[in-house]
Amino acid sequence: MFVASNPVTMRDLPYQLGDRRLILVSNREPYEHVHGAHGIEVRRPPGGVVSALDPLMRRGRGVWVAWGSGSADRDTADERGRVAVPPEDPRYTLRRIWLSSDDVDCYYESFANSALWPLCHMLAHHFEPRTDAWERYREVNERFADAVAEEAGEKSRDVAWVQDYHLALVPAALRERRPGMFIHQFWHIPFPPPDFYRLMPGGMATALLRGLLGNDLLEFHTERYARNFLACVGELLPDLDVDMEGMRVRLGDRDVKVGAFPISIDVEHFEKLADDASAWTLGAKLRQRYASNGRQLAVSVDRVDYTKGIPQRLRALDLMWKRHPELRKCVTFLIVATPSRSGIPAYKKLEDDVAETVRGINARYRTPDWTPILLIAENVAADRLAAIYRAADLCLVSSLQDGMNLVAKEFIASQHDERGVLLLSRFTGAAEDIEGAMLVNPFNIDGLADGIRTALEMPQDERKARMRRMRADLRRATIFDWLDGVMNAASITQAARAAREARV
Ligand code: ADQ
Repeated sequence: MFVASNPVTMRDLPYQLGDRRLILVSNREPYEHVHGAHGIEVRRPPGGVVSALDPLMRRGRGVWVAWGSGSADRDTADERGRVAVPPEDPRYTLRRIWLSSDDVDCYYESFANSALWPLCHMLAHHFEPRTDAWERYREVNERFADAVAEEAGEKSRDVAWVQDYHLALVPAALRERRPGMFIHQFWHIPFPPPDFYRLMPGGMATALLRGLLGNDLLEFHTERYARNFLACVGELLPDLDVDMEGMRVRLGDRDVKVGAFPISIDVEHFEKLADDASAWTLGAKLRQRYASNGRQLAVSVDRVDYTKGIPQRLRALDLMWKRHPELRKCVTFLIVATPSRSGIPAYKKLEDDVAETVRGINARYRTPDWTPILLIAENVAADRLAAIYRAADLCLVSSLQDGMNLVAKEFIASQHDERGVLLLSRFTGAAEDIEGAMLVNPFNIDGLADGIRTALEMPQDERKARMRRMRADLRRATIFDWLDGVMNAASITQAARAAREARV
């Protein structure tokens, strides 16, 4: 979509930004200070995107604006909420935003996670848009915009890069305060088509779109999500000029460019973790225990979230073992399911339901020497996850909708022995990005049960061929390529904007 005549690499970034600083804006912070048993401790969020953005920030003199969520965050920041990070070797500024428990309840748990999250994942029965939560969401977004504007200073030409759906109103609010800034945003979850987006009450729906149109560039994982966004703008804001072919919205004197940038993982890091001596030891133990004498080990790894299709997965397994008693001792399913957002009743209920269903299935089919499902309901360190992925014969991702799904990519990176099959929901961004997985529809329980059986029966040479291809492709599309792609597009869009402004 973006053709770069002069690709920017991570190394070039400070040069490309010139005298502009990067101000990153996200809900989660990269370093959290907490009161621990031995005084104040620093915590890093486990894995994922925040830790990939930290090296980017370390390269510049920028500022990261985020919610100060740690119990000792106020004790370690100055009166404006600023603290130099990384704590052991300060390279950039973390500017913390203070949220009350009521703010967290309304802005984060209620509007972001109980209205926007289910809406974007097209799961209507979880969708609860509360007016008071919306008002607080708006207010908190304004606070984020104020902090960015303050960090940037008057007449700033800094670049702001906003992350995700918690902060949809920040771009427009920031543009009002600092029109000279270049603002872009990465949207980590799907964006629904207009028929679904219209479930959002009118005023909120248009305000959210207008908030996002404060960006100069808006990034999604896939072209489908980008086009859904443009279609929503076309329908709900008919006065605006949407250019579907050019993937942009024309707003009088400026353009908002929209594009697809499939996110990835630090592939080399995962490959190394999975090849480490401790991973070997754990992997060998797992295989000896669960995958010897013709048995197979299947895994799934997710946060416990209704978008991930965990109940559908369990129903499919139940059906498969019911219909095919011969498969009963052939596969052990290891389900790693970390509780998440437990403050929201729907999530707590899902945790309980998952545990209950696993107990029921195990009670139905277990034998003295075989337990069908092992449930690990906790956070597992990345090196252990890599060992589990490597040891597995099958990884099942059954999301009902998923922006990308990094677990699929972590599994591929860890599969040094090329024995595993990736069974992947067709409703993930990853399904559009990865060739070589077996695609399934998690709403179709019959089909999913058949898919698991077919995957278990897949011959070794086909497994190897598929995995080899996926691994080669993944090495060419790491999180650093994603970052390069985004930065490149930002720099091209920024140059186009500068040229247009120079003509005016
Ligand atoms: P998530 O919905 O969190 O991310 P995903 O992309 O799969 O989904 O990332 C989950 C991460 O958490 C992975 O790195 C995984 O290893 C880790 N994880 C999951 N369970 C774990 C456990 N039990 N212990 C330890 N780690 C665990 C959102 C979107 C996705 C999008 C990402 C990135 O919903 O669609 O891919 O952001 O943009």
